Amino acid sequence: MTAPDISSPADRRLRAAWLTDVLHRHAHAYYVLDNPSIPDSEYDKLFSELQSLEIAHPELMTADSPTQRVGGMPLPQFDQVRHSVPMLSLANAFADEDVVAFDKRVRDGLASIDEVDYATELKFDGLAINLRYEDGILVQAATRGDGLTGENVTANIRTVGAIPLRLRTAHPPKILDVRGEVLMFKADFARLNARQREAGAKEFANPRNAAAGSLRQLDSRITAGRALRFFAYGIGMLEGAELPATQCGLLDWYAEIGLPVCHERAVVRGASGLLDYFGRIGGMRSSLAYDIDGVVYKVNRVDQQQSLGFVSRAPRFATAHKFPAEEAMTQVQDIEVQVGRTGAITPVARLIAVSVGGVSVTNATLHNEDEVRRKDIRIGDTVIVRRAGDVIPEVVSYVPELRPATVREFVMPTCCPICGSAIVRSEEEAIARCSGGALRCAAQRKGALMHFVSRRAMDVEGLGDQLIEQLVDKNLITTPADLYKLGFTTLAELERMAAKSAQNVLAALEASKSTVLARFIYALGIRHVGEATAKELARHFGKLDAVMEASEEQLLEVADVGPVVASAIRNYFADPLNVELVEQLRAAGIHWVENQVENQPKPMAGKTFVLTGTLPNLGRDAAAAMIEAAGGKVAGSVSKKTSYVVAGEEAGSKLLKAQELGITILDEAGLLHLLESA
Ligand code: 5U1
Repeated sequence: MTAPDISSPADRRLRAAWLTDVLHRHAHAYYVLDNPSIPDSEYDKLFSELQSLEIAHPELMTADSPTQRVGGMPLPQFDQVRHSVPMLSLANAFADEDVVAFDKRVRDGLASIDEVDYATELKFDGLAINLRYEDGILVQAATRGDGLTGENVTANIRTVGAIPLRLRTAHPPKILDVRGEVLMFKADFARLNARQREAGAKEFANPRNAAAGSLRQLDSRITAGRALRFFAYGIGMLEGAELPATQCGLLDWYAEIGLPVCHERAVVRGASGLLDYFGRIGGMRSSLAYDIDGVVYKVNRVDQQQSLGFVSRAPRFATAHKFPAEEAMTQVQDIEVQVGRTGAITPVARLIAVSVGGVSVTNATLHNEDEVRRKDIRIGDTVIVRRAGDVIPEVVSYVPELRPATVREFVMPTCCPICGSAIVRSEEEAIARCSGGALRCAAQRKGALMHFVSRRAMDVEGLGDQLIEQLVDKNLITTPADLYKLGFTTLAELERMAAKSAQNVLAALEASKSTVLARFIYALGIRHVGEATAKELARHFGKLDAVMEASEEQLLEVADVGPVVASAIRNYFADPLNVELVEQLRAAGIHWVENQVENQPKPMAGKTFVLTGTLPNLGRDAAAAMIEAAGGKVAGSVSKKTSYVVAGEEAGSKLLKAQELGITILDEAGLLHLLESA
């Protein structure tokens, strides 16, 4: 689309208003609905047309112009803003009993014998903010500060694409204070830190710090380059419109007038409804695009909220139910190195045991030598340790105020602590490696064997890490081919083994012989060849011999394979010992159908579900079919091995048992979300 030639002031004004409107609609579709309405390139064209118009005719510039989003001149400092209505904080609940006690206080306060309806929401790990809209136009944004006075961050907030500069309603309130949280999504945080690293700038410890650091920039052009998001959840001052009767109605109204609200909200009844919601959100927490540190419960009816009133700076009608902390402080007793299956040497901090998110942590990775230097972690330091989902705990930072004079720097050893071979580090790599290889170094041998039998490789059930440790330490096996020579007596005589488990391992080894090419290639543990690359190689070449014989040029023709990967594959098969290993494995009976591509992986493989109660929309059979189609198993009773209990209305003893055992409980929506996100 080319810009029309407009010469009259009235036409120019009309065009600027039209452009503003289209750009606002697009920002809403893009950020709030997650459903872009026009291509980015069109947006850019319309945006520059409006920008040129405003430069040539500054009188056309409005406070809500989308061009304001690019940021302006740096401020000398932030002005203070007094909030018209104080920004309150929330009381916290940590245990189920705290939630039951909160519900009791609410019912006592309302003199209610009936169960209370609560609006349940996520507790975002970001920064609370107040957005003031006057006649529908964003005029001011302020941080929470001490709750009474915050900092004026309007210029920065205008750069946040998800925040409407103008409300989408023909009848906006005279004044509306929207309360909510500014945050950074995990993927945007990872991208920002990668950029910081490349630029040699300081990385942010977590998405919350990145959001805070981005919002508290005096130069709003820097904020404009940071991907910040926003979710609305509360209200301050309101004039010229009627307050919705419920919290849930407030958020529906916000969504209607173009403000981003989170979809993971619900209205539930009584303490049991609150605890179910907590369980469901806990189960999906790691799959959310952003960090949350708990959930928030609010009495849904606004008249009831008002009658409950406040205690000090927190409302009686609401509480936050926090997840156990995923960061904790402890002390580094030593820094040692660990040797991985490819010989990679990883410095690991040995810590005074600390509970992080309910799990005792005594070791945390420091990734590599450069990372130890960059974070300046020393032996004796007090450090912050983080654990997220299934990821290995890591040291985030040290606490400068608590550094004793006696700290010692980490020195990278020159020899492998396991086999004594030299540790080498090539110039282009951040990783130092043991030069011993799997033949000399037991750590690499164990790593390679554990990888070989792992679920996504040869999938030898029952052959766990401890068994491999024993087999290697007793010199019973050296290469994966030796696994297939193991006899019943050897296995049965190992620690924690008996006749039955030895038989099971032998049966699993036998079953693993029938496989697919992609798994076999992946199981070999060739550097840089992950599951996806192994599948591409199998798809492209169809036969193992063709992969083994392929030149670097031929390998480069495979999707997913670049020069580094091609050279790693070539080097692997150029080594006669590796070729011999492949031959031994084939001779042991490992086989596959050549030119056959593996079916899509089943995301719920290995997970067991129990269904209980009546699901509102899906029948039990349909739910079971969906679970099974995703590779999951549906069992009839709850045990420690159950992965999820899906509970509908009138769920009975199975639900209670699941609660007792701490098993993740999902409702129908939670199940659908889990299956979709998998
Ligand atoms: N979702 C949500 N987060 N959050 C934080 N709602 C919510 N409400 C809050 C806070 C501090 O405060 C009001 C209830 C006072």
